[in-house]
Amino acid sequence: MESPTATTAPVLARKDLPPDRRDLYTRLDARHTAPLWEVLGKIIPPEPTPDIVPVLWHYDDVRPLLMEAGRLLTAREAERRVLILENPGLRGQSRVTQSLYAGLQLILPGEIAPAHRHAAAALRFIIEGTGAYTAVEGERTVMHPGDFILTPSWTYHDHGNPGEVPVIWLDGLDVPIVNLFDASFRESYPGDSQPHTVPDGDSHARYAANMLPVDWEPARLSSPIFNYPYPRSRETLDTLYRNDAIHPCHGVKMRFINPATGGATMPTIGAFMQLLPKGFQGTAYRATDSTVFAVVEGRGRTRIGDTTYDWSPRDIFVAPSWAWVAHEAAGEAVLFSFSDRPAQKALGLWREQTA
Ligand code: GTQ
Repeated sequence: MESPTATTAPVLARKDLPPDRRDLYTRLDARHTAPLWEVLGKIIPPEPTPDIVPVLWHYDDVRPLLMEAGRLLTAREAERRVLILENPGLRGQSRVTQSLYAGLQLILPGEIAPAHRHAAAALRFIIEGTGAYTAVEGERTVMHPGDFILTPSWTYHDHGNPGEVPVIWLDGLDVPIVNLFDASFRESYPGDSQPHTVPDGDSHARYAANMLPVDWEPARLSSPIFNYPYPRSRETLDTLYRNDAIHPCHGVKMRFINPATGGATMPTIGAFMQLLPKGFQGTAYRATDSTVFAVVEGRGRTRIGDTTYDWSPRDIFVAPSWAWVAHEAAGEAVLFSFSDRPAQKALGLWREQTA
């Protein structure tokens, strides 16, 4: 058998090992084996021990930096002009949570971001500006603030801004999940933008009107709906707020669905929108899906573990797995959020607890 690797096994770095153990562990290491009894509590903890930490990005702090990047390089040069929202607990890993990636993407008037596809699936949540489009498999949708848009796994997509103002959105991708499985593929489309072959609004008519084409069978695991426009989501929350009891933790909270299955919009990432009534003082809950929240409307604050984060529109914050979370709203507020909940549910792992 080959010699041990140059770096010392972490267990051998311990100063307090009795000589006979050290001797055994050295020979274990030489055979690429390791003593489970030294690491069991770490690799199988009794409850989640996330490396990520709670974090909040004030939009007013990061927007100028994104605009500065906009002066420094074009969207075409960058391929995607994005500031990664990197969790301070996982520096250098391009992750917002253990399982998900997030970024803020800017496209300036007159720019395009060239077409490509990748195994990682993406969602877009529009934060600022209008007049830009995103295209998926030949169809375009114009992006408006509050819209929730899908880019399913392995679909060609590009973005363009024929409008007058900068457009900024939040990207959420399942990159760390794809990389956990070492299953990443990516390729460029031959040429900048894919041909615009499908009439605007086609998938909305075909899949988003509580009907499906009579013989339609799903071609992929994600929802066939391309854009979940904000006015419909907002009206739903408003109507249910007037009609329904409010959940003590979540206010009025809805999940976006795949109309063909009733399941989540994508197999790995679930998305949600919730209304917190004016003066709402939520009780605490915790769940195993670390969650990224984007503030759509209103001001409030969220206690995550021991710290309280004050938020206002366009701010983004993260609640780690199994941390206690409690929301409060000053005025009526709307939060968009996304997490790996569908992946956890598919694996039988997801748990939630209320105080
Ligand atoms: O828009 O296709 O934030 O490929 C990261 C990778 C956005 C995109 C990101 C991407 C994209």
